[in-house]
Amino acid sequence: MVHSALNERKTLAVVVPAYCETKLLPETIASIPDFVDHIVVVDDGSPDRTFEVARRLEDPRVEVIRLGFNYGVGRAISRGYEHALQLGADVIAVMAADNQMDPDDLLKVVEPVVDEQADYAKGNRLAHPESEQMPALRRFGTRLLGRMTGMVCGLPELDDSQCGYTAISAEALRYVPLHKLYPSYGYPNDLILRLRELGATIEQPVVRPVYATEQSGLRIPAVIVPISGILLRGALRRLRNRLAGRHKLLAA
Ligand SMILES: Nc1nc2c(ncn2[C@@H]2O[C@H](COP(=O)(O)OP(=O)(O)O)[C@@H](O)[C@H]2O)c(=O)[nH]1
Ligand SMILES: [Mg+2]
Repeated sequence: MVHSALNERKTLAVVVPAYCETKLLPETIASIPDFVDHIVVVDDGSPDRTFEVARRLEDPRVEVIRLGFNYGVGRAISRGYEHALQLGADVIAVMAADNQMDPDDLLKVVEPVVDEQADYAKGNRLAHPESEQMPALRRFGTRLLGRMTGMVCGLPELDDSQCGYTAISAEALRYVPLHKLYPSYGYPNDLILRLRELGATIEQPVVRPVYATEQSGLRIPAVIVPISGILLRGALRRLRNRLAGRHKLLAA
């Protein structure tokens, strides 16, 4: 349970997408701070023992969802979001299962949403003094995608669009067409565009980039094409909405 600046008590859930994470999932879950009420682990079709490892976790906050097929990290997060809404969460964060998100940063990530300063907060690793921990190609690609995504959604200050360390308010999430979100690695870009179409406000708290023993399934060159498609479709939707004079549902 976290308290907002207004001293309201808010229920906080953390969604943890996990694909082949038998090694790092237990320590990731053990590191999640006590102020988190619910942890929703989503395994989708990991061919290894990730589901068994998740099910055996002794933390009473954990619930495990297993999808029978590997749809991708975006679909897994959408499914976790739906479950967190059903659990009555007011704020829903996302943390990867490979211990790449510093739990000491969690409060910083959720705070803008808990305090109702923003509808969505996503970490910014590029502005951290240790940003050079990120491999150079990853850093370059991430910066480029951030610029492109920011241009399309009218947020030129957008940085590190690929950071998966995020928090969203249940109120904003209910308006997001989760079933339409990109199912794989381009989902953060798609979510940012769709949130901006709704008029959502976005904050970018600085978080520490963590690179240790984990292995990434993401290949920047392989995601450039699908993400370009997401951005193009987003630009067309924005144009259509503007021509049709559509009202932004979350705009103040
Ligand atoms: N459920 C699910 N989780 C996934 C999938 N792909 C990646 N993940 C998880 O998403 C998180 C980030 O993935 P990763 O490949 O490490 O991406 P990176 O850290 O951005 O390079 C990790 O916790 C993965 O286990 C997937 O297809 N399904
Ligand atoms: Mg990773």
